[in-house]
Amino acid sequence: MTDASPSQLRLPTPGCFADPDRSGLTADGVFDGMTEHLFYTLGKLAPTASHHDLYVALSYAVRDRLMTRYLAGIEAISATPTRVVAYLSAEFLIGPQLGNNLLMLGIQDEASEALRRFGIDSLEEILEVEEEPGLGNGGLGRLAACYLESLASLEIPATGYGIRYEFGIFDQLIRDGWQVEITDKWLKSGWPWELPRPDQACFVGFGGRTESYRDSEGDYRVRWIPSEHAIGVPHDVPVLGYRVNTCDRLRLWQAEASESFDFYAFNIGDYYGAVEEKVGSETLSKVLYPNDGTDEGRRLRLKQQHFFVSCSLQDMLRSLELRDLPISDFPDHWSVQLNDTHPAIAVAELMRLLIDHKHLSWDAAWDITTRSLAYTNHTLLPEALEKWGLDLFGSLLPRHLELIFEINRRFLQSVRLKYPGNDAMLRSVSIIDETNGKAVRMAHLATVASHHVNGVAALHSELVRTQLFPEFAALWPEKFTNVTNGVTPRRWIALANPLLRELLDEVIGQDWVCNLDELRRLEAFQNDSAFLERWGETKLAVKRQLAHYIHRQSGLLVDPSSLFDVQVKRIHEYKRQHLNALQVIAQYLRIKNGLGDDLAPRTVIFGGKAAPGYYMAKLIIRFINGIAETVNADPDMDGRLRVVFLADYNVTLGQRVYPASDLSEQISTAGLEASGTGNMKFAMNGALTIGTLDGANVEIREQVGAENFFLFGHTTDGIEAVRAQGYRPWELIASIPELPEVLQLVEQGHFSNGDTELFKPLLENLTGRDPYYVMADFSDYMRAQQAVSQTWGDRTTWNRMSLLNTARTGFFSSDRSIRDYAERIWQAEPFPVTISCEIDEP
Ligand code: F58
Repeated sequence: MTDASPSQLRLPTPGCFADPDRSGLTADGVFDGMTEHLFYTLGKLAPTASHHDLYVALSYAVRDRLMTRYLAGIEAISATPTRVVAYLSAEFLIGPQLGNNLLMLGIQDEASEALRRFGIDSLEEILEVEEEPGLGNGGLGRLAACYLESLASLEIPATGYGIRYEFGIFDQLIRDGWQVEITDKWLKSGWPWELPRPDQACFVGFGGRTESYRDSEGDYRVRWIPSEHAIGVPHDVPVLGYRVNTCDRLRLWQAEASESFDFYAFNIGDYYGAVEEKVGSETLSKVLYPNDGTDEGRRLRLKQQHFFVSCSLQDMLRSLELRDLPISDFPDHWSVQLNDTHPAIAVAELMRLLIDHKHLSWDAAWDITTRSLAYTNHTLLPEALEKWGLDLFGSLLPRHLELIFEINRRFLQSVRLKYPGNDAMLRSVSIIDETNGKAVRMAHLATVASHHVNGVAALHSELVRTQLFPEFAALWPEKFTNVTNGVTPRRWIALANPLLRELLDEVIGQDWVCNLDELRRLEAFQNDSAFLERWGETKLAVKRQLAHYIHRQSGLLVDPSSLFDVQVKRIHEYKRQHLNALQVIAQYLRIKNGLGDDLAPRTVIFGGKAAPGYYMAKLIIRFINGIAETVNADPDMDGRLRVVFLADYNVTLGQRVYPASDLSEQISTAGLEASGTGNMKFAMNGALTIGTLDGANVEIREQVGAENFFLFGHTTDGIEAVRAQGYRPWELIASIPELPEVLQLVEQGHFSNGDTELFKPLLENLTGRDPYYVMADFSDYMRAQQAVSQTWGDRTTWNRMSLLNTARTGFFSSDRSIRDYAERIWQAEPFPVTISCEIDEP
């Protein structure tokens, strides 16, 4: 609290956005801010404050300090319009906010000092209280969060548009070895990082019908008369860049019932109908991606997509109107990136808003749309390419369907001119799929309307061009490009791995945080044995912390000096956690048979969630836990092998795991992992990779050097050749060393307390169709794991390889990815923000 009397309070000066007392970055400033928020915002006296209260008070004090920058940016952009990136994504997996914002502001020590005055010894104690918003499934959502952070750190104006799910990704419990899903009530104690903006709410329609009419000038027009409405209320989350004034915005839409429509239904006596609509529209932002197996689930998901896209586009158009800018300037002010096809309805919605609401001609609207939109593809898996049956689509979005038909008609007309008489060509590029009941292909819609289409790693982008969209690539070769994914070194090194950060700061200075290529300077130490030892000790210290966490969570003791061999990511057959699990059994058998003397003592750590309706993925979790139970209970394994399944893997847990890993398992079937981003987080933190030539592994290996990477497995072409020859795994198995014994042990119920039925579906899958070529890659994987063990035995070599991994991962900073998008796709430029009032520096 300031000791100035009211008359002496320093008021904001013109052009200054804040009371300087609320912006100061000193420990005193933070302490005063906390005291004030405890008293006035939370209504608590310091002695009665819980850890959660202190977390909230500190968060508000930090948020106050973001506001000066946030509002200065908004004012600067309205004074000098510039191009803003709109990143449309159904998911933003932003992780815990407090620690990150302290890091961005550079006030971790000041916050620690302020907390000490409240009797709290370590900042960590308060950071642990924070519940992370699980507004995403995995890599795609986390990428969006890294990209927003890099946009802000590079001072590029941006808004992330998404959905404020009331329930995010489920919390995972493990019960009797099985995954159990628990509703994620992340908002139950409030969330201090958002600012609701009910004054900027938007209306969104669904269902109903369209009708044509002549306007006052006699022009033909169409109007959509929806049968249902929802209101989207924006909730803004400030996203501060690292040590800059740019504070970008994540705008999450929450669905609320449309009062006016309720009122109408109520008046005509349909009280229950009115209530039902209210409940229905609130359900819209209730939960992250319900299981889309059922029709109701799929319908809800399409509603969610249209809901957040429509709100976001209306918001962008409104920003032009507010500044009296012509609509034709839209592409100069907004560069809209579609994060996969989930927001691809934007193509039809922008056309609708421009034609039906702004009364633009088709050509003018199409010009604006195609100059504004770009699309990123994140998957080649056919089951993940979105398609909507025409019945569902037309019943929910009748006007959009008409517009899509017209877009398609015009598009196919142009294709016909280029390929006369080629009906096969028309069928394969059409936005409407007619092969299996008619459906809208969202990837085709996005591709036709975007000025750029990119994949997320070099190999993936090549496969997008050659396998997924060869016809489109022939039509528009210049449209297709690659932007290799990246991750933010602020969260994934500086915040997650403070011990490594200190070491780096000491030996190469602090510039690496903003310029990750600076890590190259570590190479100078590659032959310095004393430094390599220090490198290894730093890793060991971090591993001790993870070992402590594992002990706290599960009671299991793991040896921090063993090789920490880690696979954390969503559980999916294509990611092949079961390949890793079989390899663990092979090691177990070797040790049991007295053949394990050359094996490195290992702690094999798994973590990840399976989709609730994905039976085989859930069985793989059960399988890993079965192996863990048997291995960890066997005295022969003491000091040699431990298996851990970390429950509820999320961003918070990732921050503990990546820094503490020695070996990163990136073992997907070649051609199926678009990029991977965990692979980058591991390598940055000095883990060596064992991996296939898939996704960004290819580029990681190129960067760190083939000699510092454990490569195995068939290539994409190799897998294709195996498939083409007629893959019969059951005929292969007998000839693969160790594999028959491994499978037999599972079959006999060795990892299921004698239950020979439990893992049968998994075994049948592997020995039958083996759709992900686990058997085909097993022996080469074993060979590579042998090389891992051998290298681990020579610790100096291992430490050097680890050091070189960190040194050579500068390319995988999301700053590099964002610069690439900004220069080649968005044409967006940095727009530094200056703050005109003085702020007490730490
Ligand atoms: C991931 N996709 C890719 N999708 O699998 C991964 O290789 C890539 O690194 C990452 O995107 C970022 O580019 C992904 O995470 C999803 O989570 C979908 C969300 C919608 C439901 C289906 C899964």
